[in-house]
Amino acid sequence: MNSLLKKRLPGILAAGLVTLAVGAAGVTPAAASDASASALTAKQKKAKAKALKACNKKRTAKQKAACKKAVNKRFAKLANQAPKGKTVTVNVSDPYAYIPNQVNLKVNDSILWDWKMATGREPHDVTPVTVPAGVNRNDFKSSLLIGPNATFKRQFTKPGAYSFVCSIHFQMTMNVNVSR
Ligand SMILES: [Cu+2]
Repeated sequence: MNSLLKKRLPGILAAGLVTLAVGAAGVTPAAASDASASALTAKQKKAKAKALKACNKKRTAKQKAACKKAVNKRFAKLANQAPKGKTVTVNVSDPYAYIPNQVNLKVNDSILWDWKMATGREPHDVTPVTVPAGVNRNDFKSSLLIGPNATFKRQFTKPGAYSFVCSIHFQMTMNVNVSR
């Protein structure tokens, strides 16, 4: 191998990989360079594998190929939407507190409200008091749940200030700040 090629090889390889990645995902280079662009979740990967396997039941090779193409397209679309952030656990606790009661998130992070620290004597819920403009309040409302084996999880896709209260214990309040 000549020394010039050796020197350039890593760059050539990297460029090739980028091209491959962009081609496979079917997205624009701008989206591909976005580190937050997501891949499929484990569950989605499993569903994709199952769907591809089901394509083998088609009769003709042409039907099989069309089926696989449709599946790949469907899951490529899924991979490009709603990237997952981190999940913060908030304990819904007795006596009467959300712990922690101040949570700072990035867009697409989630909160998992967990009733494991609740005694089970009284129910609690998650009721939104303030949400940013354009957010549907009902999307963040849980029912009254009795601990300790209850959870409620929501993803925050819109930035802004959110506040929550337990509808039957007004001292149970919490704030969530979602930034870009
Ligand atoms: Cu409560």
